[in-house]
Amino acid sequence: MKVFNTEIQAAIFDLDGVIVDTAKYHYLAWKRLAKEVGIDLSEEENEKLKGVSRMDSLDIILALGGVTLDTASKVQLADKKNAWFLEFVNQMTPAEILSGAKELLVDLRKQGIKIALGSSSKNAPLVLRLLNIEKLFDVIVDGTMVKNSKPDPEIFLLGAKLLALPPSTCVVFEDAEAGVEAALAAGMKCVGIGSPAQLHKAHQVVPDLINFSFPVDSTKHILN
Ligand code: B16
Ligand code: MG
Repeated sequence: MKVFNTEIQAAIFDLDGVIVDTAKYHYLAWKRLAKEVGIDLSEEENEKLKGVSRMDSLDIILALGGVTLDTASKVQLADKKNAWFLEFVNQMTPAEILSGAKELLVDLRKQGIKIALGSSSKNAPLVLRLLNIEKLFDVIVDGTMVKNSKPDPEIFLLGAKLLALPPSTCVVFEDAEAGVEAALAAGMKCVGIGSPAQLHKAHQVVPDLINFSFPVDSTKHILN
């Protein structure tokens, strides 16, 4: 199928902020944790954490407050944040799948497009299970499988490798700036989900996945 004048054979989906709004749970847990070490984490600062691994996120927060800690203390804090995050996650049901996401996954599969998950989250398999959509994915790449988190392209390149497809035939769906950068660094096409001001580097930006369908109208995107 031709999209962006490129033969697209696979779609790689970010999880948090694209398929489900776990981003709000990450924020609540990080804000609580930051407060414990005397840092007030704003929503704007939280944008920098999206798509970034747990330990890298903690480093960003500590740097905001000029706090330096040893590795053992940092691991303890990260574990604490994750326990709070999991309190929210464990309450999740399929009703929390973002509008349009499941419909798009089903539609792409019908068209013979391979589907991968490319998430920095170590909790991604649990979230997919709770949403009851893990069977819609041919390949799942999560934060336990890579050394470098977004904006490094490793997550998406591993997804393409496991699908046995060239990166240039993959399109990535991302809500985070770091994720858009990772997709581009992987040599993939990218659809940004969210605000054009923030995700302007993506080939196309849409506010959400409601009524988003492939193939896209070639007059509606900016890439040749
Ligand atoms: P965890 P994504 C990312 O998931 C989140 O956007 C980011 O906020 C989080 O810190 C990261 O996963 C790690 O998550 O602590 O669950 O391993 O957007 O790449 O799906
Ligand atoms: Mg995300």
